[in-house]
Amino acid sequence: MEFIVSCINRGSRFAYCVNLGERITIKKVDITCSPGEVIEIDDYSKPVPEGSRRKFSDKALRLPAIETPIKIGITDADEITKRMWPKIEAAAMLIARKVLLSIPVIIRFHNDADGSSGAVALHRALRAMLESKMSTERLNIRWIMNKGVSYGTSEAAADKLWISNYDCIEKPLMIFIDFGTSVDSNQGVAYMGDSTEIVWLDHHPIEDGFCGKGLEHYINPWLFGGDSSYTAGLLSCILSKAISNLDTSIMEDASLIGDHSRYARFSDDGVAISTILDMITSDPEIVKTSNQITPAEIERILESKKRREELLHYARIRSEEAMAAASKSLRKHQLPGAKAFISDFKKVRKDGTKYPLPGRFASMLFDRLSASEQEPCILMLHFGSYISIRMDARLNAKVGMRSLIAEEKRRHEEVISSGGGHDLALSIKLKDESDKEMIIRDILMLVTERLGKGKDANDQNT
Ligand SMILES: [Mn+2]
Repeated sequence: MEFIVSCINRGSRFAYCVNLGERITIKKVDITCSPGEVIEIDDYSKPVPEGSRRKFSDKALRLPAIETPIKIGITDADEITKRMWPKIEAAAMLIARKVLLSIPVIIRFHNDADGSSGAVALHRALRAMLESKMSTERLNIRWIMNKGVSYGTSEAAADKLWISNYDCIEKPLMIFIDFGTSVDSNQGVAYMGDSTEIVWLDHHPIEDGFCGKGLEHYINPWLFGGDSSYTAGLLSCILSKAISNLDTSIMEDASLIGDHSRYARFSDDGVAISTILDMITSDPEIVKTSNQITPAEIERILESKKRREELLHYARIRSEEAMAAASKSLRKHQLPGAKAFISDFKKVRKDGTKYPLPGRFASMLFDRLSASEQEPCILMLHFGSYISIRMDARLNAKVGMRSLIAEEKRRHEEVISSGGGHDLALSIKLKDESDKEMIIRDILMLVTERLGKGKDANDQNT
């Protein structure tokens, strides 16, 4: 059988050889050859005969094109999918091609329900594609749960190092799911240079000056008349369906619920999977002994009904504990037509587990407060040098929290190292924790101003 040598691992000297017949076959063989060479491998024990060079046809690497955009039955979201479709299809083709050629692929996904549901869907789709199209040994796919919200130089350096182990017929591929859309990623992207191709699936608002926006396979609903409610997990599910037509509805639900999307469909399974994904990505040590988790491991955990119930039970107990601790230490401020709450996450955190993480907990606490207050709420939860902000959609027309944070960054450039996020869920990172109280007061003052009354926030500590 004829194989094309697609990739060589320089360290082990293993060659990844792909047969592009009706059923694609990848062989990982310990032979001396070069990328691009077309060789005959019948008996690996014998030395490889001189490469019989032939024209390399890549027809087999193409997915059958899907004419109609995939729909999930939510009219607004389906409309956005339709507009993004050519990009989604092109990215799906590129991913399939790289995987089928056994070219190294790094997939970084955000460590939350949204990012991990997208990763699980993509993992399933790739597995299904491989099962139907090929028999394989080991693939060069590396899944990394990304704990930060940007792609910095240290992440890029680690990726470049891994990629440098390989010598390939075409560029390796990076896939980002649900993070990175900020100027803080510019350095990481610049560091990678043109050593890889990039597929970027995100739904965070696009900051001015973010260099990823112009990439060929950068896909973000904000560029197609959508917004953050069209989650990155949903986008990844749709792209995954374009690779292998699977039912990804539970992962779509989990992603939408996890990110508080207005498209969320609150099925029991969706809520349960969203909670579990959030917990095991916040603190993988709840289910294993390391602080990283892969989609394959997540799938194994979700397979068992008993395991799911145990995890759900623990998540509920732990959230209630955290909620009780938080309500004891809340500070409350009356603003014009709104209530602001300040929460110190130090009082909530418990030794031995990282769950819930401060950002995710801010959303839980905000939902709880909103349900119990008459007036719309704003929450600022602080932890170390971070401040997480959550706010009611009804206030945001007046407040414009993203522009407010941008203004705050300009006012206190020397204090704020980064800040931004979605319209209603944002965060600020300070250079020094000691400026936190001042920044919180300042934001409260700006919010008060924008709410139209122009008077100071009236403290009523409770
Ligand atoms: Mn997200």
